[in-house]
Amino acid sequence: MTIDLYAFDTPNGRKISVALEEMALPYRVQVVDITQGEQFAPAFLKISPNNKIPAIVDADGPGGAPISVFESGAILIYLAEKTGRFWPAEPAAHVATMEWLMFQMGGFGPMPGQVHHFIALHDDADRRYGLQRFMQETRRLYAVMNARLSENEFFAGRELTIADFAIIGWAWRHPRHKVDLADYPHVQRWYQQMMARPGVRRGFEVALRHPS
Ligand SMILES: N[C@@H](CCC(=O)N[C@@H](CS)C(=O)NCC(=O)O)C(=O)O
Repeated sequence: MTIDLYAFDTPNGRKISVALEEMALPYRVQVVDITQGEQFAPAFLKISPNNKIPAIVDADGPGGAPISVFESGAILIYLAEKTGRFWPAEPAAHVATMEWLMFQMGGFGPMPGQVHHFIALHDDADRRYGLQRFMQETRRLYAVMNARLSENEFFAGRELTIADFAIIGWAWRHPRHKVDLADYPHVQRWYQQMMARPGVRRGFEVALRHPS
């Protein structure tokens, strides 16, 4: 049965289109244009009470009943448990998957997200402090990822997991938060490897905006 993906063309939206493509799950996109306030529509708030994308509705949820899920990390775990894929059973890799998924949700998302916010401001003084603070933190996080990937093919070790899908959504936006991946060669190697996967490519190509 088809899963409805409520999303827009943003890092958090792309994490889920990438995961759905890699898991080969049938899905249908329901565009929620957050630049037009569609995230505040009462029908959307019923499935995503924090008025943010992404969210999913799975008609074939637990016990065959429909279920809605919001928060991208929860969606990734839900889909991984549903399919048994990209969610290692081996305990050490399982823990590593959770660690790097939480690292993304708590840091490598909120921090570059603030860079995206401050970089768009027109007032110089407002921009300056915000950019200094959040660019520094974003670059620190890239250095943490670089160290991890210097010793591991993927974030959880040898296996591709939902942690990689979570992180690729934000790494995709590195030009917007002004990071040159050449400064983080192991992240660059991983990024190129991820982007060469047909499933990941399809996840980034699927239309997540209304047709113009
Ligand atoms: N922690 C949430 C963050 C979701 C989020 O920030 N979504 C943004 C787009 S990437 C959004 O919907 N913003 C609309 C708004 O804040 O009104 C998740 O990972 O799902």
